[in-house]
Amino acid sequence: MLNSNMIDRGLRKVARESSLLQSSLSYHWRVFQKSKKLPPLSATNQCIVDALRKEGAFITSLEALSLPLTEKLLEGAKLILANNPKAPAFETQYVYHVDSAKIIENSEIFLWGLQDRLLDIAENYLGVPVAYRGPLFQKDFANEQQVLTRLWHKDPEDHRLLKIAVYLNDVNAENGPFEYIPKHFNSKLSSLKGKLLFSDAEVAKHLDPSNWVSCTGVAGTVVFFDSHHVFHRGKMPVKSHRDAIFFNYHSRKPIKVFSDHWNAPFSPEELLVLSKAISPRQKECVFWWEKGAKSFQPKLMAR
Ligand SMILES: O=C(O)CCC(=O)C(=O)O
Repeated sequence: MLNSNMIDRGLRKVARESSLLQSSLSYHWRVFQKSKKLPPLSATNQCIVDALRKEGAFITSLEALSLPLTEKLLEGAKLILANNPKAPAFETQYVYHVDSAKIIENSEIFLWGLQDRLLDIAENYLGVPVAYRGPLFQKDFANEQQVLTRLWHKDPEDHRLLKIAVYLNDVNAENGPFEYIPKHFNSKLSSLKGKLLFSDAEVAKHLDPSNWVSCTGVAGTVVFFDSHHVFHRGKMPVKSHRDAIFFNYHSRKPIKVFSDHWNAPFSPEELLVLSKAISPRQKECVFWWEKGAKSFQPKLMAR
């Protein structure tokens, strides 16, 4: 016998699925409209976009990318790293995020992710106009917290997501490499749904760990990845910490945004300060919700 709870649950599921379908149709329509207007890519950048489409990730380095603002990024990062806490502030703190005031003092860190070549890659990969959510500069502590982003997950915010991870210290198997499962294994993992986070044991039941890719590398290693399409996690550091910056991009009409991410990590006022001298194209990426989407209010979701 159906009771009212079951009916409620069923109705909520239908509403969720129909809203996702609408959003997916709208996304594909926007991709189609944009397809003839994508910026051209060099062969190197095309390789990155192709790898994102095929495997969901691409590993390179700051040196290989040789972007104009890299030296300034590293100078700013060095100043910040020198003042980062040595240890967690409380027992369960697994990650420390550098606050927006420090990024504003070292604005090249924000501006690095807005360089035209990166926006070209993001626009070609996402297939639609880009929203730039800025950098998350973080220190991951080795304090045995197997939680949240250290568990396997796919980010639900948009139909495609682009993240660029830049390591600021050498990262080996013991200090928290970013790990992902190449996209072609997704069919083996299709039963991992109904919740956001999965343990090693749950994933290993469906796919042997030898197929998981561990992105170890020296400081300056860069990983482009689509956090919506590939299962990924930051492996728990066991010996020492990891310093890294994650630059984040999605479309200007995401499916939903975590309520603590909307307007974060920067407030609109902070974005104005950070964006004083940027081009019209970059402004549109930073103030993405204003342009052409006046009525757009993202769906907010709790964690
Ligand atoms: O810390 C990591 O390496 C993983 C981060 C992550 O899960 C994400 O940015 O979506």
